[in-house]
Amino acid sequence: MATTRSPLLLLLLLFLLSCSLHIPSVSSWKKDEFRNCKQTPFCHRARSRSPRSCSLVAADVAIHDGDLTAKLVSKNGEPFENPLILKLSVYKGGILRVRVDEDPNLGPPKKRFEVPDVVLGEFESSKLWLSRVSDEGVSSVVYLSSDLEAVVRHDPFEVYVRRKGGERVLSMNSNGLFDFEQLRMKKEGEDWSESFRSHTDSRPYGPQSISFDVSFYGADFVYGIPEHATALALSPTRGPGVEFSEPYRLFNLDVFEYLHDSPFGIYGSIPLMLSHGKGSGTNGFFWLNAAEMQIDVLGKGWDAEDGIALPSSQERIDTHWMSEAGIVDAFFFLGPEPKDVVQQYTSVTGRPSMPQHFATAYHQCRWNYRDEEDVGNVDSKFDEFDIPYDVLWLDIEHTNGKRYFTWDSALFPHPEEMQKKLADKGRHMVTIVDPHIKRDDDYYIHKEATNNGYYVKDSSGKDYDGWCWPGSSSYLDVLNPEIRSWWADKFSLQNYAGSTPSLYIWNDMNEPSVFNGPEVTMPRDALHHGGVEHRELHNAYGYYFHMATADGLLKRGNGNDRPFVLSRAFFPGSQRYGAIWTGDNTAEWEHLRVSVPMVLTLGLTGITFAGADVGGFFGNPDTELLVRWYQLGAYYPFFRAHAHHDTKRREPWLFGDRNTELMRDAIRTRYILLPYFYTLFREANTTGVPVMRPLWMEFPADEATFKNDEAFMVGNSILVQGIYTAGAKHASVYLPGGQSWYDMKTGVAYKGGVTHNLGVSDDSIPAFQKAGTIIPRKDRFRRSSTQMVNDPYTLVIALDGSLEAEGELYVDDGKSFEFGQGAYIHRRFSFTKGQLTSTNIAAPGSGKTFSSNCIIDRIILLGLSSGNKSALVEPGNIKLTIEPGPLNLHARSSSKALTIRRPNVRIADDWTIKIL
Ligand code: NBV
Repeated sequence: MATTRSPLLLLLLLFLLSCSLHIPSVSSWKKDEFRNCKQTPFCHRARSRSPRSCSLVAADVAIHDGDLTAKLVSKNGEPFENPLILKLSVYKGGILRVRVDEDPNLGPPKKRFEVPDVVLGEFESSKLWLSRVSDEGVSSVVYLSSDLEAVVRHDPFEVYVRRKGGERVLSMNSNGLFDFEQLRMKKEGEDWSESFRSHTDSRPYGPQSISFDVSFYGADFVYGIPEHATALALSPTRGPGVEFSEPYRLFNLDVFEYLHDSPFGIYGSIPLMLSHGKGSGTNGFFWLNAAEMQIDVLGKGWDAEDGIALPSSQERIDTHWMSEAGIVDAFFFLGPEPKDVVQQYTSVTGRPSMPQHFATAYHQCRWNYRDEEDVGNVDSKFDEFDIPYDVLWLDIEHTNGKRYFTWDSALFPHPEEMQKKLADKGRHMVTIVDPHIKRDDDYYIHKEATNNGYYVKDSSGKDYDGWCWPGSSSYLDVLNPEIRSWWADKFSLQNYAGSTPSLYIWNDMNEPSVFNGPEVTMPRDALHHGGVEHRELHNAYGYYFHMATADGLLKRGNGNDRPFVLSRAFFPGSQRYGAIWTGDNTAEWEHLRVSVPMVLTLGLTGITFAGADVGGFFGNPDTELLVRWYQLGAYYPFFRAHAHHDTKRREPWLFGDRNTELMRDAIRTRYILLPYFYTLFREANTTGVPVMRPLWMEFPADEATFKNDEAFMVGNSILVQGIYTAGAKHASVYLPGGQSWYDMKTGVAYKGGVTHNLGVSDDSIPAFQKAGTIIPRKDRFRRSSTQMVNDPYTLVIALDGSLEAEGELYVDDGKSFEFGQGAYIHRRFSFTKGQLTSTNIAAPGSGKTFSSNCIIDRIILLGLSSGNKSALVEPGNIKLTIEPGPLNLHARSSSKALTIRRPNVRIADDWTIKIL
C-alpha cells in the first residue's frame, strides 16, 4: 500500500506546487476578460481570408482636385453594392496619402468616421497639386520625388511605391487581402449584435470592417505600433512555426497587471509601423483610424500554397492590418533614414511639444501621499538627504470622494499653502484628474455636464452610466469641441479651487477605463457627438481628453505657460499635448527590461516625452532592483518614481545609507545632464526625432544594432546599457560604429564595432559618451532644477580619432512660449584643429530675445594627450592651464580627463579656446 500511496502523494504535491506556481499569472492578467482575435468577429473573418482573394479593380482613373482618383469596382460582381472611391494625394517631401471610402453620392446609410483634429492644417495645405499621371496601360504612375514614384495597378488593384529603377519600397494590397465591409441596410431576420461575456453590442450598423496587407520591401525588421509590452523588433504573429499567436492588438484598455511580453493591446494606440533594413533604409506606414485594430506581422512562407512558399522577386516583410470601422486614410513615409521617417510622421501629426524645464527633471509620486503632513515630510526628507527633486504628485485619494477638482478637506485643508511651500523651493505639484465624473447631483461638474447634455450617451440615448473609482460615473463627450472648451475652463485658478500656478495635471484612466464595461471599457455602441459610435473613435477618446486638459492649462496661463499633462491613453498626435507613461508595470526585472523597448517604441512613433514607473507600480521591488531602476530611469525622457498604495513605502532614503547614496547618484546624474536633455527636447520639438533612440536610429548601417533593445541612445552622444538581472557582475555591451566610446564614469576609451564584456558594480549602469561629441552639463548640486538656472556649465568634449568633436546647447526661459518668437540661445560647440569654437545657430528671431549671463566654468577633454599644457581664451587673450581633473562628480575617474578650469566664457557669446 505504502508503495502505491507515495507516488500518488507525490503527484498531489506536484499538482499543488504547480498550482501555486501558477497563482501569480492566474490572479494577475485576467486573460478571459479580454477578447482574442477568434472572439472578435471582424478579426477572425479578416484573418481567415486567403491571399489574392481581393478582386477589386481600379477603374476610371483620373485627376480630380489635384488628387488621383479611381473607383474600386468588383470584377466579378461580388457583393460590392457601391464602388469605393480611391484617392491618392502627394504632399511636400514626397509623402503619399491613400484614402478609400464609400462614395457619399451613392448615399451609404451613414457617413463613416474620419478622425478629426489629428492631421495638422499645415500638413493639409502642403498638398501638391497633381496635374498629370503617366499611363502605363495596366497602371497609373504619379511622381513623388526625384527617386520615387507611386503606382496604382488597375487589375487587381494595388498601390505601391517604387524607385525609378523599378525596385519596390512599400505597397498595399500586393497580397490581395484588401476587404472593405460596406454599410448597408439590415435585411429581414438579420441579427448584427455581438456578445462577449455578459455584454451585448447592438451593432446597429452591422459589419463595417476594413483590412488589407502592407509590404515593406528589403526590410530586415519592423517596429512601432505601440502600445504593447514586447521587444522593439516585432516578431511574426502568423506563419510557419508561429503557433497560436495573436495579432498585435491596438485597442486602448486598462489591463490590470499586464504581462511583460505580449502582443496584447494596452493603454494607447499608434497605428504607425516602421521598417528598417540594411539595404533598403527606413520606411513607415501609418493608418489614421481610431477603431479597434489588429495587425499581423506575417512570417516568411505565411502565404505558402500546399506548403510551398510563393517565389518573391524581392525580400520583404508582409503585414496584415484589420480595423473594425472607419475609413482607409493611410500615409506612406519613405525615409530613407530613420530620422527622416519620424520627421515625416510628425509633419503629419505634429511635433512633440516643448516641455517646461522642471518637467524634464525628477518626479516623486505614490498612490497616495496621504495628507499635507506626509507631503511636507517627503519634501523635507529630499533636502535632508541631499536628493534633488522637482515635482510631488497627488493621486486620487487627495480628492473629496474622487470628485476631481476638489480636495479632501480633512487630509488637505490648505492646498494652496502646501503648493506654495513647494513652490518656494522651486518645486511643483501635480494632481490627478480622471475622466469619470461622479454622478452626484451636488457635484458642480456633474450638474453642469448633465444640464448641458455633455455626457457620452448609451445606445438608447441616455447619459452613459458606468462604474469607476467614484462609483456610478459618466464620461464627457470630448469628441465635441464645445465640451472640450468647457472642460478646459475648469482648470482656471478661479474654477479649480485650491489650485495655484505651480500645479499641473495627470490624466489617468482615459482609455476610458470602466470597471463594469465590456473589456473594462465603454460599450462600442455608446454614442458621441454627431452620432459617432464609440467603436469608431475608441482609441482616440483619451487623446481628446488629454487635449482638452492641456488646453485648460494653456488657457489658465493665458497662452504663455507651457502645459504639463501626463496621460496614460494616447493616439497619434498625443505628443502635442504632453507626456505619456507606460501605466501599471510590476516591480520585476523583466518589467524593467521591457520598459526600454516600450519607451523606445513610443519615441519612434512621435511620443518622445515618455517613461515607465521607476520601481514598478505593483509589488515591492527588492533594493537592488529599485536601485537599478533608478539608474536606468534617470535616462528615460520622463523620469518618475511611482508605486501602488498596497506597496511598502520606497522613497530613496528608506534602504540604508549605501542605497540612498546609489539612488541619489542616479538622480543627480539626471540633474547634471539636464542641459543635454533639454537640448534634445528642443531637437524633438523642431524635428520629431526622439530624445531616447534605438541604436539603429544612430547607426542605421550597423546590423548588430537592429534588434538590440537592451541598450539605447540618449541623443546622438550617450549610449546606455541597462542591467536587467540580479547580482550582475558583468555586462556584455555592444558599442556600435567606427569610433570609440568613453566610459562616462572613468573616461576610459573603448573601441566601437565590438561587444565588450565589462565588469559592473552596484554604483552605476554602463553609460558611454561617443567620441566626436560634446555634452553640456550643470554639475552643481541644488534642491531642484529651478534653482540651477544661473549655475555655470561644464562641457565634456570627447574627441574622436581626428581630434574633433561637436555638440549643441539650447537654453530658453524654461516656461513660456516666447522661444517660438526667438527668445532662446542655441549654440554649436565644435572642436577642430586644436580649437573649441562656440557659434550661434539660432534661427533669426521674430521679435523676442532671451539673455543669460550663465558661463562655462569647466571644460573637460577626453582623448587629448596630456602633453597639452595650456589654452588661450579669445576674446580676452586669457591663458589658462590644462591639468588632469576628474570627469564626474564623484572624482572617481582615473585621470584620463584633462580639465580647463574657469574659462568663464558666456554661453550667449561667440568665443574660441585654443589648445596651445
Ligand atoms: O489612480 C490610481 C492608479 C494610479 O496610481 C496608476 O498610476 C494608474 O495607472 N490608477 C492607475 C488606478 C488604479 C490601478 C490599479
